[in-house]
This record gives sequence, C-alpha cells and structure tokens, in this order.
Amino acid sequence: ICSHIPGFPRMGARRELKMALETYWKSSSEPDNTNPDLKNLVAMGKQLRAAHWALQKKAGLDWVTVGDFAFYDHVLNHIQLLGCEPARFGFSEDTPELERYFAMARGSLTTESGQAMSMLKWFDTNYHYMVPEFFPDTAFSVHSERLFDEVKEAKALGHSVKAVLLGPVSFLYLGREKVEGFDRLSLLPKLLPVYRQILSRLHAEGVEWVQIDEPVLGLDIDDKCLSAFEGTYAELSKEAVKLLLTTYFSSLADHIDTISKLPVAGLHIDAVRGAEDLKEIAAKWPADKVLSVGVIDGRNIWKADLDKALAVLRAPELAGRDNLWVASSCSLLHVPFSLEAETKMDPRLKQCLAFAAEKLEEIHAIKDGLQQGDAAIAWALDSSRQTVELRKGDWVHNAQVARRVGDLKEGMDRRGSAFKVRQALQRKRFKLPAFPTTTIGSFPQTPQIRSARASFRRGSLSEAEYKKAMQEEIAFCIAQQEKLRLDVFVHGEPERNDMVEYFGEFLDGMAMTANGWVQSYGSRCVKPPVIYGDVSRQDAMTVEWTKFAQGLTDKPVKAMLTGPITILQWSFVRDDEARPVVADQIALAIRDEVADLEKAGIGIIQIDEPGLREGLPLRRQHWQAYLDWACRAFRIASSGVGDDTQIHTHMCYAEFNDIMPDIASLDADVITLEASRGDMTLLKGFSDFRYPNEIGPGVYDIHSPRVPSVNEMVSLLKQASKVIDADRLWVNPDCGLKTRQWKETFEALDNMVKSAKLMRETVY
Ligand code: THG
Ligand code: ZN
Repeated sequence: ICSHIPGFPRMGARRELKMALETYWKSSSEPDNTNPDLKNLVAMGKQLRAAHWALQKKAGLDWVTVGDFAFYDHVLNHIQLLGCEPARFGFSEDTPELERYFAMARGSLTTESGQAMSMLKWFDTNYHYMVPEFFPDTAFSVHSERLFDEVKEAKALGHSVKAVLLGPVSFLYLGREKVEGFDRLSLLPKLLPVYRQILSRLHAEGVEWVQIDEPVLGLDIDDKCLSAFEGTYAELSKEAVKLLLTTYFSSLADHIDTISKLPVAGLHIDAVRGAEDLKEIAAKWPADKVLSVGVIDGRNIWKADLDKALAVLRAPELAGRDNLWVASSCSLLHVPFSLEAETKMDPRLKQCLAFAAEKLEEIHAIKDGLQQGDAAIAWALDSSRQTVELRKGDWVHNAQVARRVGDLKEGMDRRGSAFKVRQALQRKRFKLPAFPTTTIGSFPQTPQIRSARASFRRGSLSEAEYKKAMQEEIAFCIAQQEKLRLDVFVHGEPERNDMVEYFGEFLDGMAMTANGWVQSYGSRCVKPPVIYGDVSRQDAMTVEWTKFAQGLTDKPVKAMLTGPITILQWSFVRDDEARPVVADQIALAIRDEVADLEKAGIGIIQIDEPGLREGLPLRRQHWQAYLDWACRAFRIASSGVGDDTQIHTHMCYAEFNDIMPDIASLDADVITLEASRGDMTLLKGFSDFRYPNEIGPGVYDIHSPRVPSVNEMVSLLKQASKVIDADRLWVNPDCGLKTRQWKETFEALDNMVKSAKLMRETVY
C-alpha cells in the first residue's frame, strides 16, 4: 500500500506566491529595471515547492508530487513544456521563458496580436486555466526544462518523486481550434512523440512513476475521443516509466471498459465523486496493476469520516489487492492550505475541518489503518468519530429552518402575475425611458475604500466612522450617477469585499475563514465561505445601505443581492445535507431580504446568479435535474414580491445559449448579461429561443480600461435590436465595475448614456 496526492496548492500558507508575483509584475512594467523582483519570484517558487514537498514527506506519503507547481497555471506550463506557444505573440529565440509565460497569461504590448490567452473554468471548479490555441500546423517540441529541473530539485532534497503531467488527450481537448474545419485531436500524432521524449527523460532522471492526468475521461466525450485513448496509451506505454492514469471530478461510467484495457501500470480514480464506479472498476481493472483510490475529498474541507473511508478500501472487491494506493480524490489545489492559520475560528467548526495540510495526515492515517489495523490509528479514529457526532449537534441543525423548507408550498416559487402584467405595472411605476440605462452594481473599489474596510475589521476604525466613510462613498456614487444621467442607480457596494463573502458573513449556518484562500486564476484568490449548518438570516443585510442611497435621489436605486445558487456554488458546502435543500435554505434567507427591501420602499432588486451556469453537472444526463432545483431556488428567492417590484438578475463568465429555457424559467423581469465579445453572438440564443422578458446585453467590456466609443455601443445596440424587440432592451456594461478606475468608468458610462440617447432618437 502506498499513499500520495494528485497535487498540492501553490500559493503558500500566506499567499507568498501571490505577493511575489504581484511585486514582480509591478516592477517589470518599470522601464530600465534590472529586476531583483524576478529573482525573488524564482526563489519564492523554489522555496514553496520545497516547503510543500517537505509537508508531504513529513505526513508520510510515499511520493512527493512534482510538476503541480505553476507560477500562473499548470496548463500554461504545459503550453511551454510542449512547445506550442501561440505564434501571434511573435516571441523571439532570446525572449526568456518566464517573460514569454507572463506575456501569454497577461497579454503583451510588444505586438498588436498580443492579447492575453483566454481562460476557462477548470471543469466544475472555481479555478481558471489558460486555453491552449491550436492550428492545423501547430508543432510540438520539448521546449522547457522546468519540469526536469523541478524533478532534480526534489531529488536533491532527498525525496522520492512522482512526476505529474496533464495527459495528451486532455491537453488537446481542453484547448480550442483557432481556425475552422480542423479537429484538434488530429494533432495527436504530432504530440505523442513529444510526450514520449518527456517520459523518457523523466525515466532517465530516475522517476519511477508519472501521474498522467486525463480528467476528460469524466466528461461526455464522444466515441472518437474515447477511442483516441487506446492509440495514445499504446504509444506512451512503449516508454519504460510507469504511468498512473489519473481521473477525477466525476464518475467514469460508460468509459470504464475502455479505461480498463489501457496498457498503463496504474489507475487513479475519484472515489468521492465517482463512488458508484468502485465495484465495476475493481472488477475490471487488472488485479496485478496499481489502483489508486481517492477517498479523501479534494474538493471540500470536511474532516474525513475515517471509518467510512476505511470501509470503502476494505470492501471485499478491493480487499485482496496488493497494489492499492490511498490518495485524495483530486489535486488539493481546490482547498485552502492549512487550518493552522484559523486561530479565531469557532473550535467546534475547526474540529470538523481538514484543509490541504490536514488531508495529508488523513491519507497517512488511512494507509496505516489498512496496514496495521484500527488500533494503530486509534487516536485519529477517535477524533474522526467525535467529529461525526459533533456534526449531529444543534449548532448545525435548526429545526425551524428545516420545517420552513419542508413546508415550502406549491406556487411559492411563482410571481403573482405573468410577466406582461408585471411589465405594464412596472412601466407605470418607474416611467423609465426606452433603452433604460443602468450598471451591474459595483463601482470602483478605491484604495481608500479598501483601507477603510480593513481598518474597521482590525478595530482601528470605529463603527460610526466606518459607516460615515461608506455613506460618503455611496453619496459620491449617487452624485456621479446623477451627473451621468443614468436611469436606474445603484449604491456602488463600497461595503462589500466579495459578492459571496459579504453574505457569508451575515448568514447563520455559514462561517468565514481567516485565511482559507483558494486560487481562482493567476495570483487571484477567493475565500469561499463554509456552509456548515442550516442557513438562515437573522437581520437585514443590505437594507440600510440601499435605503441610505435611495434617500439621496429621486431616481430608483436598484438593490443588489447574490442569488442562492451562486452562494452555494462559490462556498464549501456541507456534505451531510442534500445540495437542493441547502439551496432552498439560502433561497428563503434571500427571500426575506428581498421582502425587507421591498418594505423599505426599494422598487428594483437585482439578484445575481453568475454561478448558475458553472454549477451544471459535468455529465449532461444530470443537467436537467440540477437546473430544475437550481432555478426553483432562484424563484423562491425572488418571487415573494408584488407585481410592480422589478426583479433583475445578472449572469457572466459563461455560455448561456444551451440553457436558455431554464434562464427564461427564472422569470426575472430583467436580465443583464456579459455579451461583450463584440459581436453579440450571445444574442442569437435569445432570439432563437424568443426570450420573453427584458434584457440588457452588456454593451461594453469592463475587463479592460479601454473607453468604448458612442459609435461602437450604438452599433451593438442596433444589432441587439434586430433580434430583441427594442422596447425590451436595457443599456448597461457587461459586469460590475469594481476593478476599474473612476476616470475610465465615468468616461465609458458617459458614452454609454449618450448611445442610449441616440438610440431613443433614432428608433423612436
Ligand atoms: N467571487 C467569488 N468567486 C468567483 C468570482 C467572484 N469566481 C469566479 C470569478 N468571480 C473569479 N474571478 C475573480 C476575480 C477577482 C478576484 C478573484 C476571483 C480577486 N481576488 C482578490 C485577490 O486575490 O487579490 C481577493 C481580495 C479580497 O477579497 O480581499 O481579485 O467574484 N467568490
Ligand atoms: Zn458579472
């Protein structure tokens, strides 16, 4: 029996990597700079790898994992390793590796076609990877020494090394074709010799096992892609190094037969999300090969139930295996570093959690338990059993909340009247012009706002002073919007850090961590709340700020809430309750907030759901069940209001066209969307499907400081009004403005308002 992990978080215990990266980026834009910060960054990478390997070794794992570290993203590492950096960057022979690396990640100003490579969500996680760009003539070569150097580094530190690579099929699959009419999988014959060279070199470095990740085996890949695995692994198995084919995030279902026949030395499976596969895999995966069973949840932060995990591994179908490995289900990239930093956490909750460092210990305990019996891990088992009991307690369970969810009446997820009726009443109430203008909610978060929030948190700013500072900021936002002559205002959200964290701090049954950072992309991290118990709302969360803003203007101020599905999707969710039930609990809490806002005289309420699309299960057969409960939760949150209260929602980051009927089923009066790919392709889905309610397709991209011209936005609005009735169109940016500066924000919104005015004059 051996133990290992598919990967470890990279940021460091105190996000040291983030700090080193951002310091380097700041300095490298200075002219004439000899760059000690680059040296620091490289040294920090080395230091973090060493620290993370040391943790794995100290926890008693049989291998340390090498190749999971990345300065920005592991897929970007592979783009360099495999020598397929996009030609559009025009790199010359002597451009240093890291300079090319960050140019691809963040964009390069040295060439006109140097925009940053695009990012996509890594499966159903909140992590974003850089999308490889493929052309028919894309060539591959071993183009980076980084992986081999890291192997040497680990060996020099005395570690047994298991190297990790993203497999060739997944690497191609996760990329995109940049010209029409060719299939990126057709690049395999060119790619495989390069993988063989890499495997051969790893072997020469003394590496016995290479973990080769093929997570696309958990997706709905077609037969052609599935059969590509046969040829690929026939080829790769010609190398002497042993391959651990690694899958995660999903059941392998109908792919098990194919996988079982692949000529690799070992297989890793996710026994948390793919638990139902275990029996079939045990029966089909050859007994003399390694089977790595990921029983420790790499996607969540709950301390393991060791009895349960041991029972899985001791089940009759696995018991006779000599070559059983114990592992986390997937890379620990998706959980925070260590509980050690959580000095202020409720000790009960802390006892229930395990972050990456603690999970290493759990894996080791399971291995010991399997080899030496329960007595050898009595202490760990005891603690695990206590935790199981603790989580049954009434600090987790709230009978009133359970009853309220149980009592949800038929129709509680429906508005009083149909959209057309509501629309007429709302038009009478708000008297907005055609092409009404609004923003998505947040205005620039200036350094002053951030420092006021931080001081308040530290206690060096009193509550009264903090409130005053925020009110001044809100007043400033309102004044700017008056100047801009927007139609529907927002308060600007200066009091909020992250749109999920803010609500996580208020709601009962949810807790925030002090340092539970998880990488989102590059140096950017999020701190997901922990949903540990039945969720309920004690007091209003947003009413004061919104009411204050409304008191400053005659224009309607739109209240801003985060929807139940997004709160669920961007949190660590309890594993002792069904997700739809947790969603309903959050929905009821938001419903109460909506009711309070309405009572306070707020007539327009936006409930954001950017997480709806990314919550889709990886396998399509599970989509509809998810969409049904998820959309219902949104409606529970939003439908308790009168007909003349206008509900908005906002979505971004995703392709919506394939779930259009479900988006329509949310029955929001207005939806604002990210549609800024310039060509408004998104709108096609809305016209094909005949989306019934009002829509604000974003007319400019907030991710760039560029100020769009009036002409550009008018042209987008004209396109939009060809596919959507002009009297249902809103005019807005495509997302919140919190990452922008005021100067560009004001100029862009000024142009936006002018373009709406032009539309009114020309269309009406
Ligand atoms: N909030 C949450 N999850 C998200 C997003 C979000 N997932 C998807 C998408 N948005 C990810 N995008 C970002 C964008 C910016 C940052 C993180 C994720 C970011 N983070 C700060 C950092 O790392 O410096 C965190 C600073 C802080 O909160 O104090 O900028 O919006 N939950
Ligand atoms: Zn958005």
